[in-house]
Amino acid sequence: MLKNLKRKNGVTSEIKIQRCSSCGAILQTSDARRSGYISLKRFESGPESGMCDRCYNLSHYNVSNDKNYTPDYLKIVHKAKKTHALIVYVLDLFTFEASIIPNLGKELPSNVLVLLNKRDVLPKNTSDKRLIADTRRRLAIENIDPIDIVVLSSSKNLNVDNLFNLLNEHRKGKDVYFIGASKVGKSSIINTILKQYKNETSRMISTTHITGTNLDVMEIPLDNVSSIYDTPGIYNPKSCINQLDRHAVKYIVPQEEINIRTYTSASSQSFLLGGIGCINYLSGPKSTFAFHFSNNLAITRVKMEKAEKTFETLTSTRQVKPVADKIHTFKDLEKHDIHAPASGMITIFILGLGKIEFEGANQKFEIYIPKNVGIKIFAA
Ligand SMILES: Nc1nc2c(ncn2[C@@H]2O[C@H](COP(=O)(O)OP(=O)(O)O)[C@@H](O)[C@H]2O)c(=O)[nH]1
Ligand SMILES: [Mg+2]
Repeated sequence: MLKNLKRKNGVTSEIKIQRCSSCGAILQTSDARRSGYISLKRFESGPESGMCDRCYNLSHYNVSNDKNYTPDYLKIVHKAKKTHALIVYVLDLFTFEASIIPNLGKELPSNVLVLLNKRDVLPKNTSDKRLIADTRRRLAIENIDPIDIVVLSSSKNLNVDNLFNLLNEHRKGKDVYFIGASKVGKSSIINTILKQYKNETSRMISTTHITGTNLDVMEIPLDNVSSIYDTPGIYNPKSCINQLDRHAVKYIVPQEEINIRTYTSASSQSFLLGGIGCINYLSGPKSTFAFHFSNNLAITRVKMEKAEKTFETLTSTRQVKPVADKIHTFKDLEKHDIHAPASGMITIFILGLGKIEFEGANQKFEIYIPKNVGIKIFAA
């Protein structure tokens, strides 16, 4: 949006383009049927006005209904399917579970290439082969059988040199659609590809409106009949990054390689997650927990009986990072009761925030996290 021009001493001092903090569309107040629309009232009313109305409504009113939150987006996917396009499904290696879009498998064509982005934030000694194998297994549950899976990092230029050729090889003369949750790095990857790209067509790179939706896609012509499309991103209301204010999100999204923090703990201990969550280890044997979170998220270990009080002190004095505007006590959080299986390697994903790994031994937990954020538990 072209923000109000502030005049200082007769000179225009600021012209700022603002994008929706969730889907990335340019914010505008003039046409409710176009992407990026935000009502003037919301735009002028405080921190959450950083989202367009569509994303804002999804985050506040539609959280319980997975199936319903992507109808416009599905129109794009259906168009891709009808034209036998190559789908490039981008996943985020850090927020892996949050970046998997529920119920998408049955909508996709068979030609799906998966890009696992943000390799740079995972520990260096993680095996790429293992990441690919785990992804293949996980996507099989979603009925997705990719033609290829590539591990890369667009910000660190890792494994991106051959990407343009790879797309050309797999697309067989057809269009290419980049799809995926918002903030997984679709646009960043496309920008990297653009460095290897020469526009040899008579067409320009442009923004195209998808009829019958309020979504715009960026179109990069590959030849006179086919293009790469960058889509705005499917919004996952259950991801922590979409439920917290921006100054908190800054601390939970890692910008560098994460250090896995391990704690060996008996029961009746608690782990405070910054000022935004808490894990109470209620019962079970002495266990070793590996926390995969951003290095900027403070983990404070306390006796369970002191957890709530300590949490309140830390948030009110802002002694931990991050704190969030509306979270002061456990009452501002949502409680999940988790019972781990008796054996196997267990992973608890807190969507968008990180994961905890440990050996299963019938442990019981109470996990307090921001409202509407999803939790998933897997055993291997
Ligand atoms: N650490 C890391 N961050 C990345 C990488 N690629 C993109 N990002 C960041 O992820 C955020 C979202 O990227 P963007 O391309 O806008 O995602 P999109 O919504 O899927 O188009 C931005 O802050 C990027 O800087 C990567 O390879 N590693
Ligand atoms: Mg984008």
